[in-house]
Amino acid sequence: DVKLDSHDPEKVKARLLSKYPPKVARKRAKQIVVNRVDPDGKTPVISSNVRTVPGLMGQRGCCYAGCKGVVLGPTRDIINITHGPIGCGYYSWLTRRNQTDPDCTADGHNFMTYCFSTDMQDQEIIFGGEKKLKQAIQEAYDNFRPKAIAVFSTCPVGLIGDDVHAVCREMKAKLGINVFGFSCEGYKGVSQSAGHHIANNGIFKHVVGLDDTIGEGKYRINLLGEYNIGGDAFEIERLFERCGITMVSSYSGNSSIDAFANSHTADLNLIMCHRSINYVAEMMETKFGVPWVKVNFIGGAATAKSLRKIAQYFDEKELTDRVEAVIAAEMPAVEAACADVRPRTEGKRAMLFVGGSRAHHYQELFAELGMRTLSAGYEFGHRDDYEGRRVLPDIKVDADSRNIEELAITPDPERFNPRISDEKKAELEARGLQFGEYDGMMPEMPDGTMVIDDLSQYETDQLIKIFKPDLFCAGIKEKYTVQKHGIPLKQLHSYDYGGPYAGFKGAVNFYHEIDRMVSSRVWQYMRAPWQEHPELSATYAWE
Ligand code: CFM
Ligand code: HCA
Repeated sequence: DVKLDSHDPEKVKARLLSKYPPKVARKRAKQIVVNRVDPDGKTPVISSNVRTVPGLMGQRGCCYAGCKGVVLGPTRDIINITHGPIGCGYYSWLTRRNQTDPDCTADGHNFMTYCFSTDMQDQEIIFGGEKKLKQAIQEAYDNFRPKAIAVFSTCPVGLIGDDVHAVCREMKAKLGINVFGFSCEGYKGVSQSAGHHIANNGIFKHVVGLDDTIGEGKYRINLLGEYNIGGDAFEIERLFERCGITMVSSYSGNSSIDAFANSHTADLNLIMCHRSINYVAEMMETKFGVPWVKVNFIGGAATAKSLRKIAQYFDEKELTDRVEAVIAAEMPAVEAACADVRPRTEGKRAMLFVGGSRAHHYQELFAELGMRTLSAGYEFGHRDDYEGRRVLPDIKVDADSRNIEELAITPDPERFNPRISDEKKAELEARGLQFGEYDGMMPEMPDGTMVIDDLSQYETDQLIKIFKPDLFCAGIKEKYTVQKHGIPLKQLHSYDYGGPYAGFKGAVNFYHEIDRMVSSRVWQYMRAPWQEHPELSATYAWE
């Protein structure tokens, strides 16, 4: 057994690996990395976006979850039909807490409160489910008259060979509305990430570019990779409105099919969650000439920085002044809230293991509270999410791209319109604005921090035992086992019952929530059975 020194991350790593069979340990060793940032921003290589070792309890979800649940689920007015047994539809039905505002468009369509599924039975598994799918599309159309219907494939669909795309084409011709399908069977790829890619391809192929109308607004942007969890996007939109920035489309919190169709007319794409939506940004740039910049609205300082980035891009005094005025008006409340809680949060230690971007974004908020991130990692991020896109020249080489067809996108001769000249771009770059780049999690983390990809339940238990962090951030599957160790867990997926946490008001909410969680004394009162009755300790031993 490796002797444990909780301050030596290499020893902690050796400890985490020590119980694994040699082959598993070799694989995990490449996914558990002690961070070190070189002066040029390079970090160690981390293996990621690889198949989870069977038998390890991981945090990941499936391809269908990434496509239907994550990227397209938050769109209000597309009827999303899950083609499969009922569980897949049921468990992706609003559990993510993505909010909508049905009043924000004239038709008031909001289908999110419904769960649409073909409810596949043995009959369809044996004889095929296409007939039932057609009936479901017809029934959805007859009842709701939506503008669009999308069909999402679950595992059995691929196994029995239903052709959802042929069914969608047929129903599109019959009904005269947009009907399109996704081959996002749960088993595809290695995680949700494959589903993001499939969703991006599908929405780009079937919807983006269908409406060329140039709408109103002087500064027209899309907000990509923001899903309005706990109302985050509402808070960001409030700030855009105050600044005079027009959001053409969100991808995809509270979004609508018409906004997607028109989104290629925007002047700039802002990417919040790079992992889930970078493909749409790339394709929009190639085909229509819309550039993208990375933003982060998690944290007061990050929000101010992101608003300034937008102003920098448009480079007009009117917008710059307005953005500065909004920051000046809103930051004092953020700073005051932070100063209020900081005496209680300062020096506390957190661990963050979430999806493919929040484990990075939320480190800013914790830093504002004076809290240290001891260890962090993504469930399904790729190397570019960890190491940064700038230092990885060939980011396309990963498991997703081998499994999922890249669309052959070329500039649209009629509509390609570079939104910014090369000279202007170079000038802005010289002033620090990065186009098409993303720094990633690791270059922003201190040397010696443990970065762990696709964390397992066993490793979670060990980390808690070794470090006893003050707070653990993860999802619902981790929540109760972590709390049973006496460590509070904040869900950074659904925000438990809270939010918004984005923008200035969100930062204030988050400060108060974290103060409440790390200051609570309830964990001290918790007595495990073996503490009350020492004779039970063998029964409850966890190694
Ligand atoms: Fe992007 Fe997301 Fe995330 Fe994600 Fe997700 Fe999510 Fe997440 Mo849960 S799109 S990668 S697939 S920020 S659903 S809103 S919270 S794992 S860190
Ligand atoms: C998903 C959705 C999820 C799950 C969250 C959790 C979300 O991955 O399918 O495990 O608590 O944010 O709702 O990431």
